[in-house]
Amino acid sequence: MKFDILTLFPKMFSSPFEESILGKAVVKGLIQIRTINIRDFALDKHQVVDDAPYGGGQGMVMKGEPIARAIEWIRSENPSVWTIFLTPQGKRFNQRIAQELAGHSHLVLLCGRYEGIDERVRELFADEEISIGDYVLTGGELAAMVLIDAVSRLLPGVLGSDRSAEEDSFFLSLLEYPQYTRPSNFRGMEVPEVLLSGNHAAISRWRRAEALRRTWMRRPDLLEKASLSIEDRELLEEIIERDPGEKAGDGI
Ligand code: 4HQ
Repeated sequence: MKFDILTLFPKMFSSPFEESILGKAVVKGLIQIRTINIRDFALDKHQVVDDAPYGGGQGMVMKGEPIARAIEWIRSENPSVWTIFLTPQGKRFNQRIAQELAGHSHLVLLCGRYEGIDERVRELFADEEISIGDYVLTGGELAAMVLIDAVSRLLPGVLGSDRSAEEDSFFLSLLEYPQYTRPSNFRGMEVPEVLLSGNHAAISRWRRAEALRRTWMRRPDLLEKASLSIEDRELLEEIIERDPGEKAGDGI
């Protein structure tokens, strides 16, 4: 899968895609990440990419022409790219959208700076607008990195073969059970006994119950969408009976 990133700050993207799992995915050729400096597509000799907003007001707005030329250059290589603008006004990014995007072979991610981008560029070139959450960043770069990370790990071969992305908590709509590693006593705190028992059926049951408990306590909204078995519902009823008042947001 190819990612083209349009940005005024291409250096921001070097280390995140050189380390760990994504670094290996790049080396293996599973993902290709190219940064394109919007400034290189400015026409004037000072390579101006921003200007004051029509109507007045704070700050600067990214000019349309350099961005348009950059996107047209990419589309002249590959007319079927999918172009995404990162903006707080877009649809909220989630695991479902990550899965949809993983079905594309070539994404273009436009990272805005300053007060935003000339509206006409959006109308002409955005296939989709995505927000990574309801908070304000200094630019779209970190949002693009979040999106690339979440999409890349869904691609075949990026995660180890023993670990499928489908097992992940948001795909299953449950939070994950707690994890423990050695030593068995850490600062006086023991690992739950069942995990040392070697009884795999009991371990699976305990983990499922803990996942349900956590989800009920911290993200009860997720349980509405989760597909729960009859055993899950029984476990959940026991959990709710035992600590009905400990749910996040209650008791305050
Ligand atoms: N920005 N999700 C403003 C974001 C953002 C977000 C990107 C800040 C665009 C102009 N992007 N610039 N939240 O806050 O994607």
